[in-house]
Amino acid sequence: LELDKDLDNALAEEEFVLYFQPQLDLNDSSINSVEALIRWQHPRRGLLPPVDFIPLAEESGRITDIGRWVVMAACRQLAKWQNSPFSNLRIAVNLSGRELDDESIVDHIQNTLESHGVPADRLEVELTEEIFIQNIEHNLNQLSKLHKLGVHLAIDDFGVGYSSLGYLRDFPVDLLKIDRSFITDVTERHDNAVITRAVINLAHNLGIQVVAEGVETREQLNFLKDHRCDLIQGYLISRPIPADELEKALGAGL
Ligand code: G
Ligand code: G
Ligand code: MN
Ligand code: NA
Repeated sequence: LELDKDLDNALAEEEFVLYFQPQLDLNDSSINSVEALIRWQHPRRGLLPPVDFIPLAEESGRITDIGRWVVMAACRQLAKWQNSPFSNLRIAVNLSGRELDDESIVDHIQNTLESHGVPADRLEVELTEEIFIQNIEHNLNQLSKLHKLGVHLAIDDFGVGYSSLGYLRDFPVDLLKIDRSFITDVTERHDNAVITRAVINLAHNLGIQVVAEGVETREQLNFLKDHRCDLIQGYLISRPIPADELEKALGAGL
C-alpha cells in the first residue's frame, strides 16, 4: 500500500530506470538488439525489480503511465545512440495486455518516436500470449497499426501461455521468444529439445525469427546454433545492465 502511493512520486521524480539485456545474433555473433527491463530506484528501499511493483501498478492502473515512460525512455536512449557506435541497436520494450488496452498507446508510441527522430524499426514491442485470449479484435487492430509503422512485434515467454497457434497466422508477428523453462535443460531433456526444435521450425516456416531466453551455458548456445535459432538472450551473454555498462561491454567487444 505504501509502495503503491510511492508509485505516483516515482513517475514525477523519474525514479525509474531502464536496464538492458543484449541479444546475440547467432548468424554473425553481432548484437543488434537489447531488451529494456525496468527497475525502480526507490529512495528508501533501493533498487526494486519489476516483480515488486509491476503487478501493483497493473492493479491500480498506474501501469499505463509507467508504460508511457518506458516508451519515452527507450526512444530517448535510441536518440542518444543514433550518432554513436551503437546506432545499430534496437530496443525491445515489454507491454502488458493492460497497457495495450489503452486506446492511445499506439499514438503515444508514434509521437514519441517522431519527436525523438527515431525510425520505428529501432523499436520492438514484446507481448505475452495473454493478448491473444482477451480483447482479440482490439489487440489485432492495435498491433496492426504498430506493425504498419514499422515497429517489430515479439511474442514473449512463448509456449507457456494458453492461447491457440492460430494467432501466429492472424497477427503480424516478427519474433518468437522461447520461454526460459524450455531452454534451462534443453541439453539434458529430450522433450524440451524436441519442443525447442519444433518451435524453431514452425516459426521459420512462417517467416518468424526465434529468440531463445535464459541461455546460461555454452552447451545451450551450441545446441541452439546447431538448430538454427536466430538469437539468444541470457546470463551467458550478459545480465540486464545499465546503459553505460552496456556501452562499455559492447565497446570492449562483448
Ligand atoms: O527484469 P526482470 O528480468 O526481473 O523482469 C521480470 C519481468 O518483468 C519480466 O517478465 C518482464 O517482462 C517484466 N518487465 C520488465 N520491464 C517491464 C516493463 O517495462 N513493463 C512491463 N509491463 N513489464 C516489464
Ligand atoms: O520479459 P521476461 O519475462 O523475459 O523477463 C526476463 C527475465 O528473465 C528478467 O527477470 C531477467 O533478469 C531474467 N533472465 C534473463 N536472462 C536470464 C538467464 O539467463 N537466466 C535466468 N535464470 N534468468 C534470466
Ligand atoms: Mn520480455
Ligand atoms: Na520472457
